[in-house]
Amino acid sequence: MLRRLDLRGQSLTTAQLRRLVPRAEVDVERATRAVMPILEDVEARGVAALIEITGRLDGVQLTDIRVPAEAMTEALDGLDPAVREALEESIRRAQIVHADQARTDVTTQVVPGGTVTERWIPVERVGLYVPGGLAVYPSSVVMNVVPAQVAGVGSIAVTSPPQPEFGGLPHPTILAACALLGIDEVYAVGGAQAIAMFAYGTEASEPVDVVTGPGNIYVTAAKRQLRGLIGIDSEAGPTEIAVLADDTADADNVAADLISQAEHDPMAGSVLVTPSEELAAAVDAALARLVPQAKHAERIEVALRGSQSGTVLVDDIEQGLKVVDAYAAEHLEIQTADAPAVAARVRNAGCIFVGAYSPVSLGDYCAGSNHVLPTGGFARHSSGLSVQSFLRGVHVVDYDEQALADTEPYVTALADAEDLPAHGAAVRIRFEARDER
Ligand code: HSO
Ligand code: ZN
Repeated sequence: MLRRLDLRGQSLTTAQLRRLVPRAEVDVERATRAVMPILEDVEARGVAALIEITGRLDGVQLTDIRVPAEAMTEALDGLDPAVREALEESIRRAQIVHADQARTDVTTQVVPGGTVTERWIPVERVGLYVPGGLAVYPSSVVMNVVPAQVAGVGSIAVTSPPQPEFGGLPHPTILAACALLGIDEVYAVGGAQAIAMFAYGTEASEPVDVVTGPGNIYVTAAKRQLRGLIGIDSEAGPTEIAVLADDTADADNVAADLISQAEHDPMAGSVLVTPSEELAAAVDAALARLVPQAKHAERIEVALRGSQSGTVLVDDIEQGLKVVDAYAAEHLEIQTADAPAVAARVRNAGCIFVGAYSPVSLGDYCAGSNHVLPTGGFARHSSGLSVQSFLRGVHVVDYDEQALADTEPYVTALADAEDLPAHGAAVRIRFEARDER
């Protein structure tokens, strides 16, 4: 089912490897052209535009963009107890992991009388996007809300596409997850229009400072377009899993994990990187057996057969590490002998899953790690969602008179070197006798 790419015996540059590894083609530029009129309309006409666009694109006639409080309570009351318990455990684990990311202000004594403090200040208001589409994602509510709350963000709004089968509200499990987390400001708006609502604000909703959360290509295009007006997390494309495995790996486990992420989206990428032809063949056989049994076999098969998926044969784990670094997967599993040591050598991945008992779907729901992660190779330069995503580090400079006097010659020398003498003068004026002025 997986196409093969045999890189054995080839010594390739990083640039060549990046071009060769399977990767989804996502044309955000084209989507940007499609979303521009939506963004402009929401900026100009606010709620009226949101209602009209939602009617056209989601087939839902909204009377109000905000989910009423009673619907939140009802959703929580109607939540399956097993799902409630699982969500609570997911929240608890995410909270303990993210609590350890909290930053404390650090003051550095630079010179006697001169300090620089790095102060961490949460952004004031955030908008969190929870996708609808082929699946419902209450787990993404947890992954977005928990780091924002731990960061100390004062005002948190959530939005998710309205579902015709739920009376035009977001899916009740999403509402229930919000309620469990104490979030009561929830909107029934999806797509690019939701990002515009957050960025510009409307007569019924204040603008936000940061928007996070994965969405479809239109959501991504809108976030890219509005970046600057708002801060965003890393752009999310179709989900990806790479598995670096040798012949110690269990082929059924590997196949099941490749299938698990392919289940999200026909565009999802599932990539096996292995030096073992035997494992590659066994994984193929396992896929042939397991895919037809899967509930979402159709889209799984499209994803696995797509050019964004495949098996990459490598000489050894050494070359395998080069391949996975070039791919920079959203999720990377290491299923090799001495997996922790191999995992420690990985440079580029959104999240690394070590050994046979740390599958990606554990991280999707309940490892405590965050599942909002960089895709499309963005893991080379970006991190997954974290407390840091909602904080700004601000330097606070505090020098006394003597410390500034001692520093004056350095400021003057550099100011003169840059031909900006007023910079030096601004320091010296403080030390000149008043009558010399
Ligand atoms: N694997 C997805 C997250 C998710 N999986 C949510 C299930 N629910 C992207 O990291
Ligand atoms: Zn998943």
